[in-house]
Amino acid sequence: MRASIFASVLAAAAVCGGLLLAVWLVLRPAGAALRTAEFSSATLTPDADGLDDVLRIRYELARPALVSIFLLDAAGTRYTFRSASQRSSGSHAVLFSGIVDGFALAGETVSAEILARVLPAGDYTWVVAAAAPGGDSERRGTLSILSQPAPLPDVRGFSVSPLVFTPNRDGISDRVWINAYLAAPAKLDVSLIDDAGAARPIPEREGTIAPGAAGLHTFEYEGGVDLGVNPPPDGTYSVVALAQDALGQRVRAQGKLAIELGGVPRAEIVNAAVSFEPATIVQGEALNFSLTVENYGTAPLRTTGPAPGYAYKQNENANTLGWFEESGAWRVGLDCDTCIRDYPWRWALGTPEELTKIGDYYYLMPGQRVTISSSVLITDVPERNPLYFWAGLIHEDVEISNVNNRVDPFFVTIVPRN
Ligand SMILES: [Ca+2]
Ligand SMILES: [Ca+2]
Repeated sequence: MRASIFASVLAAAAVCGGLLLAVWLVLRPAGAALRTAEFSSATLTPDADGLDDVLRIRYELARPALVSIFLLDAAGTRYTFRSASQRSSGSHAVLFSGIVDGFALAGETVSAEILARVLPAGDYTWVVAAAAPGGDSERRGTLSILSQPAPLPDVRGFSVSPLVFTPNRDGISDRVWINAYLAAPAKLDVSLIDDAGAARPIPEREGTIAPGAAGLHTFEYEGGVDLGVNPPPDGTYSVVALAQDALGQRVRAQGKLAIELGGVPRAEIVNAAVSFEPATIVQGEALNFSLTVENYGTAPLRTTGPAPGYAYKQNENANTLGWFEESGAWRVGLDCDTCIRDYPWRWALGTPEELTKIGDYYYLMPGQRVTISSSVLITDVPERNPLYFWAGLIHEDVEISNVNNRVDPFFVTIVPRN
């Protein structure tokens, strides 16, 4: 009886021991995660001369770990190359060209955010550290940087103007200029970045300075509207300048830009139809017309006077009334065979009551239709008689598209008054 209890205890102990052994085999501490680490050179001259510019870091992990690679200067300041990056077990190699995460030097003024920078000359301790369950481990060595650091391609005086941009070809705030002063030669890219992080590159204005040279660079953006492409949706965007030099030093400057009332302007004389009357005009009477304009685009159309209903005299034109051509404004005009200038008689796309005032200007809004009726008093009998009159829809200083030019010509006979 006693012997059998003893045997049972012995058996239980054996089973427990076996389980413990199995657990230990599975969970045993595996030793340091970082087996080896080395830098292929103890010196580096990161000056892009092709000599001793790059070294190779090799390390081996016994199991997956978070790997950090950094350098410590004599004062203990830490310069980060890799920060807690997840790496699998096995051998790893990475090139190092002296570029570490951005840092500022004591007493230095830098306008832009420094993203990456070359280590200054000096003696450093390199550290490769692996953090893994069961214990952290690291290896150390020395590295001397023997070249003087290249100047940072700082971006100074970064500006976005205007801050509110209306890419709709109305002649008001249709372009944005971005200025950036590059302190040292570098590749300079400027982009518009939306909330989702999608970037649209903004081209550099040509001809002022060689791309990448130190000095003032200007970028110009019209939202694509000039090419008939819809601009980015209305909203607030970041404008980001990134400069990167030959060594890989990188800086970033940032501003904001609001896009409002954006869109490609599109309008037409509805059905390309104009009702003119009468076909025979006695000198001293008026030629009357009526037509309908529709804004079928997504941008509001800016317009300027005089308002429809203003009765021109034949020898008047919009300029003599003081309504000069305005770049980007839309107007309806009448023209004739003997007219000396294009569309001398011009009217706004609606009355102030029909239009929408935005800022100091009046607009025909997307989807809106307006009927314009007015007249020209015929005071002279032209040399060419009878003659054609026609209408047009003019986007001043931009274009009269073919569908909106010479619309519905009407043959008129002018009878002299005795
Ligand atoms: Ca070198
Ligand atoms: Ca505009």
